[in-house]
Amino acid sequence: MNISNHNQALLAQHTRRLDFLKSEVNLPAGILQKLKDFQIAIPSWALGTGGTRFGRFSGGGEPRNLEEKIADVGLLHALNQSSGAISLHIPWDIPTDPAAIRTLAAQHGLAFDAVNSNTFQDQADQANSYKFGSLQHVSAATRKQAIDHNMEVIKQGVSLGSKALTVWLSDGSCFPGQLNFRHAYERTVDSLREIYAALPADWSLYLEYKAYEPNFYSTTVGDWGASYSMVNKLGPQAKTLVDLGHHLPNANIEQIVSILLMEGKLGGFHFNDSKYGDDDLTAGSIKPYQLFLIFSELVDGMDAKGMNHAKDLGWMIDASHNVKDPLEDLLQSVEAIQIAYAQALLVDRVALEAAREANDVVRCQEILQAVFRTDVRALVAQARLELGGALDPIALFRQEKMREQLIKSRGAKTVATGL
Ligand SMILES: [Mn+2]
Repeated sequence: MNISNHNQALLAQHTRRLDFLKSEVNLPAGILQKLKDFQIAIPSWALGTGGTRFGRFSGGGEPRNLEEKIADVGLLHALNQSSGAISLHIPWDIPTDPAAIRTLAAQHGLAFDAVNSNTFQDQADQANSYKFGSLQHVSAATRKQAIDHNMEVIKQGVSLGSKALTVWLSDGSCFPGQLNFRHAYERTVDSLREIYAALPADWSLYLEYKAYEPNFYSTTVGDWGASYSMVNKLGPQAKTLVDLGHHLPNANIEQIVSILLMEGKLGGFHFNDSKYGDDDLTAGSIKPYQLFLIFSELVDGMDAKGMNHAKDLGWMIDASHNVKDPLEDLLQSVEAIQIAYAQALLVDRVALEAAREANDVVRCQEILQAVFRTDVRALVAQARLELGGALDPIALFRQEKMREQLIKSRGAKTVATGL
């Protein structure tokens, strides 16, 4: 991959765009460094073509094992220098030789972000079924099996240098009357307490909520209120994880984020976008303004607490779709996230607060939308350039025929593990 030739060819155009941006906007000191520091973890399950329950259309050249998944994330990171971490799903990606996997990841400049447990599917070798839930299950033996699995995932994560466990539960019910809501809640909290007790001191537990699906009547950790009340019971290492696609339609996610941050209970993020439900579409592809508003609250809330933007929250993509090249899709997602973050850094917080205090609603909207309508792509590209990445990652991916090369080396009929 010849990044410097690619960048050289685009440099004059890039410089012109960046100079124009600088002439239009007063860039705050340190903004480029913040963009350079901001890394977004790539989920191991997003490297293959996704599917729906109606079918899956594999694109070819998909990674066949964990080593190839790491190579794919390494490729993304080489292109954009902003995908410096990978988030694994156990048991889809159990490392057989953790030391070798760690070395391989380090060679690509990658760290291991949160590890994800899976008690929403039955595995071939397990004794008890999760058909009626896992941590909430009426049977103590099934709950114990799910607890043990989470403890095993923590062990796997420790061996890789991960620092967080993400728990997402599909537990709930499909029909009225099926479940005692209180018992399900209490059993879930009791199970989570046992998992929490197994956390290393420097680890976090992220409890991810989701409104519905696969259960359609009730979900035991169905919204931020359920997650927040549970993580409060567990202790300081437990926090809520917000997945953008896990809300009911039109939920005000930016407000949820703001309150969770204020309470010190926002732990991590799963980026994606959606039109109807948990569509797992490319971040920023449907509602870029919402993504910007969320980042505006994130920056404001983190600054209010003196938090490090890059390190103090877990930033992950949770997306995969069936009609795009997964690597191109992830490059688009990372770029959209960086753009929203860069725009949020440009908001004039002093002016916005003054307008709010004066009840100047029009001015408030003007301040936010002026930033949202500013094209900051050259600024994000400059951060990539300074880190040694490509000015136009997708163009370079295509110029170098990277997918064709992957198909040649891995085959056209490969299917990655995952959803
Ligand atoms: Mn998620």
